Amino acid sequence: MIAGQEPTSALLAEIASTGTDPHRGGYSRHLFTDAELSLREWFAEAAARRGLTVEVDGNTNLWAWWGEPGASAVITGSHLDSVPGGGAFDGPLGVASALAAVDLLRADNFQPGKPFALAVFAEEEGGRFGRACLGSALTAGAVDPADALRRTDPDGVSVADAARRAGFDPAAFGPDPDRVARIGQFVELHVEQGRGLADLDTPVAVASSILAHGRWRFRFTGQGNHAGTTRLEDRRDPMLPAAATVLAARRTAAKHQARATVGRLQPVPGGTNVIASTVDMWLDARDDRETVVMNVVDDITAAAEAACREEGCQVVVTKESFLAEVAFDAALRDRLLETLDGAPVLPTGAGHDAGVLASSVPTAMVFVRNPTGISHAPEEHAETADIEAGSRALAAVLRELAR
Ligand code: HGY
Ligand code: MN
Ligand code: MN
Ligand code: MN
Repeated sequence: MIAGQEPTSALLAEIASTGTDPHRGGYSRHLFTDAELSLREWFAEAAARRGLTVEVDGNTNLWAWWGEPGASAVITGSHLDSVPGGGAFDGPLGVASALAAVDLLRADNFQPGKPFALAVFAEEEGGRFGRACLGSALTAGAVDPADALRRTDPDGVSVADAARRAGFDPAAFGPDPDRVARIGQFVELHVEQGRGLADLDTPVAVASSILAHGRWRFRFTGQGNHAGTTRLEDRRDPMLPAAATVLAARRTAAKHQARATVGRLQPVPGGTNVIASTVDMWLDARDDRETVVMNVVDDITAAAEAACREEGCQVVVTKESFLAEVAFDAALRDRLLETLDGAPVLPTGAGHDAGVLASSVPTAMVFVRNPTGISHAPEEHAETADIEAGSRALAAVLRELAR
């Protein structure tokens, strides 16, 4: 055994001991919370045990270099944050497999012939501040740092204040073009969020593309009032157009054969004996064509406005984030396919940091079988044999790219 060498499943078990969520099940690890900060420390220690040099960029993403930083670097990694009540593998599998791949390569006396680093990106899920891939998007210059720093969590804490409390400097947030320019190729291993590999009875796949996807906030405004003393004819209850819009989202998605989800509805003040004054509703819409996503959102917005007219309410729709459909770099994809002889090619409906970086650098993804096909929930799963097969596949790909 070499210093730091552990099977991927042991690394995952270490990660799994942090951020369990007793209320929702699964894991809740959100930007700059105790759980996420302790996972940052865990990663830095695991990387240091492997002789990697860890640095934190201005957007709090972690980079662990095997040798000197430099241009045309081969980078692999993923994220350690989660959705609320998320599974054990979405993000951590990519980070643990990257560490395990370094172990496998070092055990084989491999030395990278190019600059080589592991990366852990911040707030990929947007679970606290609502903007997915926040860390990679900031570094890639895909999101305005001032807008990002102003975003607040459900308790009204801003990214800037949360960063400061965690010991980071908000003034350092922003595009890092030199760092992005140094990336020669980025490969992200990720648990499959679907049943493609399970149905193919195969452990590992290479990604072809990511659906276009975005998030919109619908803010419905009415008049807060007393649940008992307010006659129906005197009400302007925003919960009604919000509820109508949730149902309209599903109808519209079916009509366009796209995907639309309302995963969060937040009334204010939220008392059980209070007619809400406002209701915030978050819409997640996705399709392999950007135009379809926009048509879906337009239709849902029209339904929201019609429902508001009936209830004397207003609605304001804000685009929170959007990423057009991503086709991964074909040449890099083909190199992975040559290395992972016979691996199938699968699209994904999930967003990833690799999708954000794809507009700036050649990126690729490797998927590992998830027998349940479920993700963003505690039932997300990967078998030990597939986990180790994934790390071996990643090591083979990295050897090919970094030799
Ligand atoms: O939402 C997504 O698709 C990703 O898991 N952040
Ligand atoms: Mn996810
Ligand atoms: Mn993920
Ligand atoms: Mn993701």
